[in-house]
Amino acid sequence: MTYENILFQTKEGIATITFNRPKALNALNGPLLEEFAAALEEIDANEDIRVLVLTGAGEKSFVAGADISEIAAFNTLQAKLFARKGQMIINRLQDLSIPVIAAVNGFALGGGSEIALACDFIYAAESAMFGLPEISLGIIPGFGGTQRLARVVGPAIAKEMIFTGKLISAREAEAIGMVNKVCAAEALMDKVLKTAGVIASKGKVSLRAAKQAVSSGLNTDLATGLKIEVDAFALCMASKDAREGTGAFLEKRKAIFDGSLTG
Ligand code: CO8
Repeated sequence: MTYENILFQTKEGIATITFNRPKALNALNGPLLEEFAAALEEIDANEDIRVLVLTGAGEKSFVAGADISEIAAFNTLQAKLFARKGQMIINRLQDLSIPVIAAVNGFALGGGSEIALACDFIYAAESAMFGLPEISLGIIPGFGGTQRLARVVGPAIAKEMIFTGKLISAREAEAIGMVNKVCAAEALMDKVLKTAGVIASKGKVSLRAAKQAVSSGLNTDLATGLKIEVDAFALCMASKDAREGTGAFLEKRKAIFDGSLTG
C-alpha cells in the first residue's frame, strides 16, 4: 500500500509510524485510519520488526483527535460504524505482539489520547497536552477512551477529565500515571528510540510472553493472571532465548538474542 497520510519506516528492527496530516494537526480521517490499519497488518506479518513507535508529524501535534470536519455530519449509523472501525483498529494496535511506544510530541486529544492509551507506554514532550475534549463537541470518546483511560488512571480522574473535557499537560499526565517519561521536545525521539533499542535487544519470545502476561492478566482476576504467567514462563523456558540468556549469564558474557521465535 502507498502511504500518504502516515509515514512508515523501519530501521534495525524498530518500526516508526508517523501520523502525517500536520496542517490538520494529524487529525484522524478515514484514509489515515485505513493506512494505519494496513501498516499494523504489515507490522504483524513482519518477523523482523521487534518494537513499534508512534509519533506525529510537525512540532505541534501527535494526533488532535478524529477529523471533526468528517464526523460533524454523521448520522447515528455512520457514527456507530466509524466508532466501531476506530475501535477495531486501536484494538489491533493494542493486540500487537511486539511492544509499542507512543512518542507524544504535542496535542494528543480525543482519538489521539485514545491511540496513545492503547500503546504499552507513553513518553511525552514537555509541550504535549492530553485530553478527551469530546464533551465540548456534544459527544463522548468513541475510540475506547471511556474504557482505557479509567483503567490507566482510575475512574475518578478519568471521569473528571471526560466530564470537563479539560486538557492536561505532559507533567500532569505523568503525575497521574498516564505518561512514563517527560522530556524536552528535541530529545523525545532520541529517548524513545534509545528505550526501543534496549527492548529490541531482548529475546523475542520472552518479550511477547511478558507483554501477553501483563496485558491478559490485567483483564482478569489475580488467580487467573498468575496462571497466565505460569504458562507464559514455562513457554519461555522452552525457547532459544532462555537457553541463550541463562547460558550467557553462566558463561559471564553478554546475551545475544537472534530474534528468532524458535524453541
Ligand atoms: N479535526 C479536524 N481539524 C482539526 C482538528 C480536528 N480534530 N484539530 C485541529 N484541526 C485543524 C484546525 O481546524 C485548523 O485548520 P485550519 O488551519 O484549516 O483552520 C488546524 O488544524 C490548526 O488548528 P487550530 O488553528 O485550531 O490550532 P490551535 O493551536 O489554535 O488549537 C487545538 C489547537 C487546541 C488542538 C484545536 O485545534 C482543537 O481544539 N482541536 C480539536 C480537538 C478535539 O476536539 N479533538 C477531539 C475530536 S473528536 C474525537 O477524537 C472522537 C474520537 C472518536 C470518534 C468517534 C465518532 C463517531
